[in-house]
Amino acid sequence: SEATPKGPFVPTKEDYQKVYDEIATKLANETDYDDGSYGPVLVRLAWHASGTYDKETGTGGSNGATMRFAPRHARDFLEPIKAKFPWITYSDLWTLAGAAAIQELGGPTIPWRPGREDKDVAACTPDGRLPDASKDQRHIRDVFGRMGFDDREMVALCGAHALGRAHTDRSGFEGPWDFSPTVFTNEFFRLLVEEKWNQRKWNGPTQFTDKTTSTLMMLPTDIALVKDRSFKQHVERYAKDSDAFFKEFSDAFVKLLELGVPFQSKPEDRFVFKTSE
Ligand code: CCH
Repeated sequence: SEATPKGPFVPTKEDYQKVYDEIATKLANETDYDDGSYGPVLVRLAWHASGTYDKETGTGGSNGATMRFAPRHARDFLEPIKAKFPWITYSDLWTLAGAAAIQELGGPTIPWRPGREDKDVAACTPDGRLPDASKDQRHIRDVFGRMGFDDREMVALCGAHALGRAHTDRSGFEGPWDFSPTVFTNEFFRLLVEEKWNQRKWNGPTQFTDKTTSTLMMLPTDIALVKDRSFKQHVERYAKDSDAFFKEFSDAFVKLLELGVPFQSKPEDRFVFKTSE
């Protein structure tokens, strides 16, 4: 008998949930990295892939995976997942991994939808579109304003620094922002408001350290969030109100991951993935 002709494979929400589950399992199993989780580095990958967007020219953003060379740690982590689900584009995988990491590290749900294509290297944006940590509030407003974010969204997004740490061999900076760098919390904001931050005395680039333990750090751009009056209002609000931070971070992160992506689907078609037990 005639074989039924097969159309191209069209993945469903369940297929993407399988990718999510694979990422979640791998995050739970591979704890021999940094503070015990690859989650923070996946969040940073999703942010860097998306944060090149320019609203004036519509260039940059996660569509295209033009940040062709993902940082090695994130790439090594995700390559086996790409091999197991070859139908997913890198740009969808990188953003989905960021959403999964936020959820798995105890953060808010990050509704997500597919639709990004991988493009040729020729579509790469020029370097220098991501923020420079040695700068101040004007720079933060320039860079995130170019992506189309307002003050409130900029502050919410920077709260991701509750996760992970800086590495001297990557950025020159060193240390974690709080005591639980593998759990998504509003601690970044609480510490920013409640601790006294002194300039660290060392040979590296200017960064700040907490008076109480001298083990934590803030970047100059983090400190700028409490130097600027408009930014500081939101820092203080998030320091007190974790629910508000979770909600507003989720909205801003969803927006970040979708910048410049020509979706066929509608916002209401976003998937809400089940977090692992
Ligand atoms: Fe960030 N970030 N980030 N960041 N970032 C660094 C690490 C992380 C800036 C600079 C740095 C966001 C905004 C900013 C993460 C998520 C986000 C590091 C250390 C620098 C420097 C890198 C290293 O040495 O490994 C600056 C400047 C800004 C804005 O002005 C936003 C927005 C997000 C996500 C929503 C995460 C997560 C990390 C930790 C990575 C890790 O390896 O642990």
